[in-house]
Amino acid sequence: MSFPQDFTWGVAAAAYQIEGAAREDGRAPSIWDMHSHAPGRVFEGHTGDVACDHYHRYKEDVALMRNLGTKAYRLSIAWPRVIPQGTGKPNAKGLAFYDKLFDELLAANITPWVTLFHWDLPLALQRRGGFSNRDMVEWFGDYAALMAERYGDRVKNWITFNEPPCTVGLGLLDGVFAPGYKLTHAECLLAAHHLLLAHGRGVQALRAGIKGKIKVTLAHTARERIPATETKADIEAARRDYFASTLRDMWNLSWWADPIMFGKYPEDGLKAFGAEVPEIRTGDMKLISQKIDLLCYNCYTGNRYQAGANGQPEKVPHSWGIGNPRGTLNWLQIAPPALYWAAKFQTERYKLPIVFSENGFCNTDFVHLDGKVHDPQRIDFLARYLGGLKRAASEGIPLAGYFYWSVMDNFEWCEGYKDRFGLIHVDYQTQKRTPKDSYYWYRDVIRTNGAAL
Ligand code: GBH
Repeated sequence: MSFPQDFTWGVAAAAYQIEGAAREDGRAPSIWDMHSHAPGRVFEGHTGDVACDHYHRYKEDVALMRNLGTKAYRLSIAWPRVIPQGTGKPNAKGLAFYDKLFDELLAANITPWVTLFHWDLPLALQRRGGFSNRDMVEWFGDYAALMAERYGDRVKNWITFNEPPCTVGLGLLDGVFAPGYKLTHAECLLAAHHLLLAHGRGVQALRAGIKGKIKVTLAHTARERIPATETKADIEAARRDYFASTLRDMWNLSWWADPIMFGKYPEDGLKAFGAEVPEIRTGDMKLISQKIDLLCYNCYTGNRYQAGANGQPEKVPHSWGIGNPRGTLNWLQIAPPALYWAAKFQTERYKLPIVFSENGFCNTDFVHLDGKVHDPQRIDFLARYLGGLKRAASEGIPLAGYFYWSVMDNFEWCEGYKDRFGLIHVDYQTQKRTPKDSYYWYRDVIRTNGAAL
């Protein structure tokens, strides 16, 4: 068995990382405009003001995607572009941009997958408390309803939120990401609850507003656990640790995914967090657990786990060996079986097909030669990771798709433009795009539905 016939090969990006045009056509600031302009928050003071200027160059970018042969493109809508204050009056020019983008994509035979929230919260809503305010549920619901009404004729694949642990853990607990707060763990659990409720309201709004069949999900992320060996004991140890929900840093996959899939928070976390767990009102878990259509996951790296005494999960020190290659971001250690184990563990627990909405590699040590950009490291990364995905396909694990992050180099949040994830190189001085070697390599994978792997 190989990849299913209707497997979606795609590429991904997000609004603030590529669009630029931050103050044009009525767009209002998001928390990331505030954050990136504050001193010391982002590498060398980089901001998303211009980014890849995709707002003006989207036609060229779609043409490059068409040439790649990608079946789908995962993008995000900038909430502060379409509803500048977060609630109230929509912005006609902002809405028109996405009309043009969707039309261009569909004309190129590329299916849009749309994320409603990829971290760029309208600053006006942060000033009203952001995710700490339960009104977020209705703010987000109204935004989702408008998007459904406006684009539902053309967009059938929707992701409500991207990576809640980043929004709540990195944004509100650690204060590394926007808005840069350091709230208590209890306050973060409350914000997380509001985010999950907003997701549920968003799902309802999308289904109510769009005729016909649509697919709705939320893009999770967590830290991958990979069994040290494929003995039953190590597999169960890795699985147990993967779904444990007692970490105090918001990176517990089950804390986010169980409420959606099972309508309840996991027992171990409830017990460990005790009185920090927010008030759960009647109807909350029902709203959160609206049916979704597939699992959706951003997967980059992982550590090995083994069974210790009594099967207790133990992290293997230096999982991949000292000196194992990494991306230029230190967290991105190369862990090729990550896609396989994420797919296996998640589909077994939650019993839905999975789409990988992100997976990718960053580097700076590519070579420009004869007008080409040579990035053998990215090809090596892809070959090894996709090998794991192919194994999952061959074992009949239900897979719906894979999106490479990212279609082009872009604003890598706190790392600014230093670390490059793209299949397409962007020269930020001239905005010239150059497909890298990996672009042509991935093109063959897409064209052959993975047979080239
Ligand atoms: C994704 O974020 C984003 O969706 C995307 O916008 C971004 O460009 C892309 O990946 C590449 O970074 O030390 O174990 O806490 C992932 C961002 C990566 C942030 C892992 C936290 C540290 C993991 N996250 N990182 S850990």
